[in-house]
Amino acid sequence: MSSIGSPYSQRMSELRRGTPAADGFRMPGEFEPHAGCWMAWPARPDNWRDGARPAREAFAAVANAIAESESVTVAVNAGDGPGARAMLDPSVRILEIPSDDAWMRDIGPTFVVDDAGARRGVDWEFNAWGGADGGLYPSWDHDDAMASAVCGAEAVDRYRAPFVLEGGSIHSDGEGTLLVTEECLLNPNRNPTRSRSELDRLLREFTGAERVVWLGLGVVNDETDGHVDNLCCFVRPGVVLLSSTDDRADPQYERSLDARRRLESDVDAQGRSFEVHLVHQPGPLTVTAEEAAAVVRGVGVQARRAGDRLAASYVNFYPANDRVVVPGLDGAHDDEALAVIGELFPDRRVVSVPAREVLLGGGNIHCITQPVPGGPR
Ligand code: KQY
Repeated sequence: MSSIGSPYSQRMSELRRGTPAADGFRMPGEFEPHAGCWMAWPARPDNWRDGARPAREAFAAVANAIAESESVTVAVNAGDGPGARAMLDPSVRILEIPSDDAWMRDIGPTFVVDDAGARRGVDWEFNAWGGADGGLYPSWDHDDAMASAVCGAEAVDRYRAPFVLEGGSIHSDGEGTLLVTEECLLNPNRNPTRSRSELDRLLREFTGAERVVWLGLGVVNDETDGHVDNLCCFVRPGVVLLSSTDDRADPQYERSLDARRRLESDVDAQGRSFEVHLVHQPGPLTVTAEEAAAVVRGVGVQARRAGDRLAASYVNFYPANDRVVVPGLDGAHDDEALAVIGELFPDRRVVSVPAREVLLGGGNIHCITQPVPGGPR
């Protein structure tokens, strides 16, 4: 395929009233089979160094690794299609859909499924990780419209959730349990008028979950305000993987210990205790002077400064149908992380993709991918 499609030639998604839970839909676990994966193409020079050229190489490597396992669609801004086409595997579908940045996990729909195999999308309100109070850029209209465009392209109906949330701030076990962090969900820059119990209810209504497990703080210096997808994920129901460090002096130590204690003293929606596995964090890694200098100071409010700690984590991987695509970040820890993840996914290949350039933009492989649940198409 060599063409670059336009979403406007495709059907609009139908907006549903009500909630996924009331309609019998649930958010599956990410380890369940996928029909495909969505990504977006990086561009903004105030977030990606060197005009996003190195980031595009990293995104293309991620997309091409996933495309060996499942269908991949990449949303590009006007004019970026030909360059993306040259870097992406011919099997990757490219659609021209505008975005403000490239974090498909957070701007795309969270897909939900029912027992008959039907799919719908949940379109969360998006405010660029904090709006006027610490948000990462001042205009996010394109990002906020992405979920609707993806639902249209996938020909699925859509629910518009009445609260701010990013897909990277929730993980589901597909059997009624949701993992979140207080640092993100209760941050006043997301839903200042909603109480914790209201958010707990809304999360259940819009994901079909029955129980929300609240962890505390996320990864140190994470500009998402502690997304759970950088800290802890489900490997399968009842089994989680938590990013940690054995260095007691590292500020991540207490954060990860607290998460472990909360998990080990809690049960999931099915009444199971959690089996908690640990994976040592990379680094700590910091921004180099050369990397910081190559990012334009634009309207994005987060400056890139030499020496700043990066929110690096191996938990931020993508489990594709036959492989797990894991960020390659640190020669001192990558092999150990691949071994830990490989043991937890014995039926999938573990593929390391160099991901420092994604990390420099503020997230990692999980943050830039959005799975479409279902069987291979
Ligand atoms: O990690 C994510 N889910 C998004 C990170 C956004 C960073 C923007 N600079």
